[in-house]
Amino acid sequence: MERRGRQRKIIHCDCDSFYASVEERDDPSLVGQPLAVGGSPNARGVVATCNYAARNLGVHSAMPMSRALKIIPWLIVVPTNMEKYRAASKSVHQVFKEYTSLIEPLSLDEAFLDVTDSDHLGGSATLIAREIRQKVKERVGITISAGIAPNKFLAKIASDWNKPDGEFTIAPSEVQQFILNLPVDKIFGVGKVTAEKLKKLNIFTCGDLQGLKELDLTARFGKFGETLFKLCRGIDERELSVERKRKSLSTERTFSKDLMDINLCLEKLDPLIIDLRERLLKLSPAPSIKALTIKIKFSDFTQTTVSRQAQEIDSSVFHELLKKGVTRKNTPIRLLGVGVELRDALSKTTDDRQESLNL
Ligand code: TTP
Ligand code: MG
Repeated sequence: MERRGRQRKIIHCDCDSFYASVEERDDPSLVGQPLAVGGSPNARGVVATCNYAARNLGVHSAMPMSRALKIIPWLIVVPTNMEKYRAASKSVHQVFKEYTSLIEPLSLDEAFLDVTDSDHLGGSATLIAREIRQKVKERVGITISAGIAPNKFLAKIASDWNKPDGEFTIAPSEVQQFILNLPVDKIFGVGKVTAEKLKKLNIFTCGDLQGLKELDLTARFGKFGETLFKLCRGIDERELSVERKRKSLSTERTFSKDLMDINLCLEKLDPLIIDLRERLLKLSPAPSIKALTIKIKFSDFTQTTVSRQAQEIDSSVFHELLKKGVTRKNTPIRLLGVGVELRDALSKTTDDRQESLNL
């Protein structure tokens, strides 16, 4: 079932031989030489990744470095430098954000983007993917491959199709044809064991798998059978799992002795304001403040909050809010809290978006 009866447009982006590409970028003399990034062969290290020159000769990720060096004695080995890869990853994700806020990051070098509602480049997901790849090349100095399809399952397969430095689009009208010859082990969740089971049934491709009834599949594979039934037809309804942006931030303190008067309350408020300010500074990207809030819990456990619109932390505003709040009840105070409401986050879950559109 497609959202609002409309086809979704999903892009899966995945950097090519990511760590190795960053190393090649920083030392062009490595380009074209077989290169592995990872642990030392003496310390029983493994290959984190290697460039395509090394892959073509049989080296791959997770292989012991000592074995990689047996296969290619002239292999160049570079130790991992996570700080560098994290910085490159940040720049790559920055490019994604220019096209949509609906991003599901999968790892440092990989993400799904939902561009269904994007107006960029006339709404063409293929053109968006192409521009992303170009920008990553220009700004980050590495290549990234992209898959464009109506869902996550197909987009992920498509990004691998013309790797490295490639892209592949599976248009909705092409899904049925594309899926027929796709080997079953390309389906996520189909590992060696399931593939073996299917092989015994003479099932090698998704087209073959389509020959099994849903009941047969659930009888053999349980709940996963239902998923298989859909995936082998190119159907995948999973939404992107997008991190919800923070809407507020606060800090509070319960006092061992109830506070009896306003001056004492004001005195206790300042360390809370300092703490809130520090917490805000740690948020990245820096959030935009919409309002300041004071929370008061009285000794009888009733509570009240007082807010005012503001663009920044301002102690005098918090003091005024507190004064207003304490007059609401003539009772000692057991807890004080200070907080900020943050401006509407750009990034929402796709579910949020659906709700707002259904209104
Ligand atoms: P991948 O995207 O799986 O691999 P890759 O980017 O090196 O190559 P490609 O996408 O072109 O096939 O992983 C991204 C990075 O994660 C990779 O550069 C290094 C790291 N990694 C490991 O440290 N160990 C591993 O076993 C794998 C698979 C990756
Ligand atoms: Mg990659």
